[in-house]
Amino acid sequence: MRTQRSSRIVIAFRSLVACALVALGLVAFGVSPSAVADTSHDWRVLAGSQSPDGSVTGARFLPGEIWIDQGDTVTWVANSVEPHTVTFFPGNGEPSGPFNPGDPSQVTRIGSGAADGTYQNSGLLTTVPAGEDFGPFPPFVTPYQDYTLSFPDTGDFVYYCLVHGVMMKGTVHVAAAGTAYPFTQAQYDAQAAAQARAIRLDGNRLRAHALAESGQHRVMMGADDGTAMVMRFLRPSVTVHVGDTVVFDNSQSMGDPHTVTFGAEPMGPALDTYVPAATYGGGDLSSFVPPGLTFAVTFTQPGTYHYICALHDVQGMTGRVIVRP
Ligand SMILES: [Cu+2]
Repeated sequence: MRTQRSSRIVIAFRSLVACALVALGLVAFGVSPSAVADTSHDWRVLAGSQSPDGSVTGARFLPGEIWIDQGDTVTWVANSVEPHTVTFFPGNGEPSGPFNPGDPSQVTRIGSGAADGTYQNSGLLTTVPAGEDFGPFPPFVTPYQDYTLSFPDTGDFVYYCLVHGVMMKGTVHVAAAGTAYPFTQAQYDAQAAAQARAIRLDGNRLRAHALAESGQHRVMMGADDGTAMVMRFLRPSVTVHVGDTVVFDNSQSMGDPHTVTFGAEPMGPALDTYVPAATYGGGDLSSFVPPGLTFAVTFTQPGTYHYICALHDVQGMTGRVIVRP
């Protein structure tokens, strides 16, 4: 298993070297991609994307469709802190319910390693290395940085990210062995880069819109259109007076829940509890706010109160409320 895996990585590395050589114009010296091509090809798809500062994350497979041949493998490479799964259901089925980070069948690696019609799940793919905090997941969850699956049969194979649901979908089209490929890996990489850029621009637009809706008494909890996700409180710092209410507003999100968490980070069911309104003068307080809802907090004591989104603090989604007497 481990040996096969390393040989796939070697093949992937050879393809990368081939692309680099082509890019450098060394083809003229007689090194062509076919000179290093193997009998089976390993293809690369990116799982997600993010802007350099982590403020905008993209919930898309890049590219979303790929055309390969029977016997080839595809390696999905984590491309954001925000975790994603690559999940194939029997009969090209789709996820039946919301993501459950406590369900081992959703968050651990499961399957034969081949798209053979049975359930195949990558586990959580993230750029955060193992051992570091990448979100509120149970201790049995190990993050992965890539996932390779082989395709022994022809046909169209649809997969989803369990974290982001039916909105985040990809397809692997598998033709008979020996069929000419419609695109090269370099072309897929260019498509992926263009899509990632478009998502980042969408995110910037969403952020500007949310910022315009915000004020000292209204903090927008990010914004997303189901694909581009702004992982910031807008505004990240507000100043109010004792007795004032700040409304944390997740109405600009189509897909992403967020939390407002003062004090200790809750785990398990406490993390998922929506509280519509509360008073606060220090200590622990958390509300899980689904898309479309708000959380109103009335401040009773002066002070500077820091809070986080417990789901996305790793991406930098944190804020503070300064309460004056
Ligand atoms: Cu969040």
